[in-house]
Amino acid sequence: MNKTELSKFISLILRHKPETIIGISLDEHGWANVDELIAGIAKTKEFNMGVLEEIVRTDDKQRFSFNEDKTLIRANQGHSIPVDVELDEAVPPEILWHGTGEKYVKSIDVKGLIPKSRLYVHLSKDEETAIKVGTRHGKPVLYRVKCGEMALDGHKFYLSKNGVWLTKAVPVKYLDKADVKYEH
Ligand code: HQG
Repeated sequence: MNKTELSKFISLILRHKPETIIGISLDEHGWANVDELIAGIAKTKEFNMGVLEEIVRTDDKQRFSFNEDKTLIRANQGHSIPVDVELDEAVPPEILWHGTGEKYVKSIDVKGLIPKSRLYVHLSKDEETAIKVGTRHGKPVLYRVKCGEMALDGHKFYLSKNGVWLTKAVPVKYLDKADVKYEH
């Protein structure tokens, strides 16, 4: 496995399936024991603390954090399992962006954005990033999210350690479709 594949594998463990994949559990704040994680992964892959440290340091989206003495590790965001990663509540910019796939548009235009399998809806700070996220789901569709207005109406926003904006849901009235300007 190369570093990107390993990073995806660690994401799967630390955000979604710690028990089923390597038989470890996370605490209520999403922390896994580093020795247990390494031992679990090393059963089937070439893996050790050096590799883990390099992945945490170089991951393109800075998906993971160690605690101070590097005995614990967690994903900064993106979980489906109900952990509290102590997200910072923050005042959002007036506008954030959400990229999705064309196949979801019909439903989104009725229900708004919902977290589906994750704990939060993920929002991007620029159009280009949102289009990249949307492309993961097929032909990308871009929504402009009126976050300033949402905040005024009492919706809470959180900023993860790696700069992803999160909120519980976005009702339809705060969504506008926008043109996809950057094709990937
Ligand atoms: C869509 C990646 C139908 C939603 C990315 C999305 C991101 C609805 C999909 C992070 C809906 C869920 C998260 C509704 C929302 N009806 N579909 N009412 N409301 N959806 O993967 O935002 O590389 O769970 O638009 O970069 O695509 O993993 O969320 O298309 O930051 O670190 O349901 O994952 O980061 O898909 O991506 P996902 P996402 P990582």
